[in-house]
Amino acid sequence: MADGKLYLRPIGFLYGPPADAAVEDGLALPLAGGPIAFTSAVLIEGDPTNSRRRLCTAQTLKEVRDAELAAMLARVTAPRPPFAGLSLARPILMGIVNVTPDSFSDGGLYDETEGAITQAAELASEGAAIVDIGGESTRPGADPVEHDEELSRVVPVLEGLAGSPAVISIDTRKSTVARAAAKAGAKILNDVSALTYDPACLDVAAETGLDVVLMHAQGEPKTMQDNPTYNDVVLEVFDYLEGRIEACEKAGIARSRIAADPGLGFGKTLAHNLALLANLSLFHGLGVPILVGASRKRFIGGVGQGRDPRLREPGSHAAAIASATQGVQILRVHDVAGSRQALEVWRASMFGTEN
Ligand code: 9MG
Repeated sequence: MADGKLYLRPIGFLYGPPADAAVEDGLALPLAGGPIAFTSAVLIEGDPTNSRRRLCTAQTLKEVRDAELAAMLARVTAPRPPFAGLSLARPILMGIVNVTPDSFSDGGLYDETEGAITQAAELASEGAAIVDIGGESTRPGADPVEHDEELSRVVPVLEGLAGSPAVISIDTRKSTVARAAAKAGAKILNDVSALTYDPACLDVAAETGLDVVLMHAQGEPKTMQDNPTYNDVVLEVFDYLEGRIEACEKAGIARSRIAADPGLGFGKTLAHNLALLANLSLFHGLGVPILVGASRKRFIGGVGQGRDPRLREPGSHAAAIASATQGVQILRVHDVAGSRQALEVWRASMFGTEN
């Protein structure tokens, strides 16, 4: 192996019986221990400023005697344990409930406590394994919200969801809100700042046992879309998430309690978002479940001409399928029923079975 850090982007995916047979015959490897297999990979060597790529088959990868590559391969192929008690054997849905007057897609629709509880219950009944409750809009240009205001928006909703069949996630950057949410029954802390905005979130997650979603963002919501710049967005986002996973482990949060998210739309141009979507399989090298939130985001309108966020559902479903195709385990969506149908038809078509 030459100098430089290694990254591995699995490609050449197989599904269903051909995947099982190819793994059995040593011609393919399992992607994150799931039912998708990959027959080759792009081996990337270097760093975000200078990298080289070459194509390897699964067979040659297994034969290379290099400790760093072996460790990367182990992370890419290892089965993922359940996240917040949820099996990741097939993609699961995180339904979105914004208890905010100003979120980009549904802001203002569910800002009453009762409305938000009803919406969350509906998403759960439509098949959301997780419902993500947020009281601060993080759309581009949004102003931060004081923590008292955020608490007063989300805590009554969380309390009203006691006994929900879905796992409840709190979408917050604040430790006070995360702690109150854990007390009110939340099991996941979804932090778009990857526990950096308020570092006390690290201790709260360690102490309360909240599982965490670490999302990459460049900059603050208010200004993040002004001029996002990267040398290599895919490798930089990977390195950042790797560092945040390490920080969590140091703080006492086990790797099995962490999911990672490349943060589509958070300090990214259309080209950055598309590069991330096309390279999602590389993030399996983090050795944790991947979460992707493309739903109704501006870049979907950029590709598909949907100016009104609510008219971006077909594009959102396409992005969810593109993610699932690369083994992404958790999809954050507004339209749970529609996404579920799209994913079930995709899965049945690719695996050749209804189950
Ligand atoms: C809160 N929020 C808005 N967009 C998101 C995304 O893409 N991922 C995660 N984890 N949270 C998000």
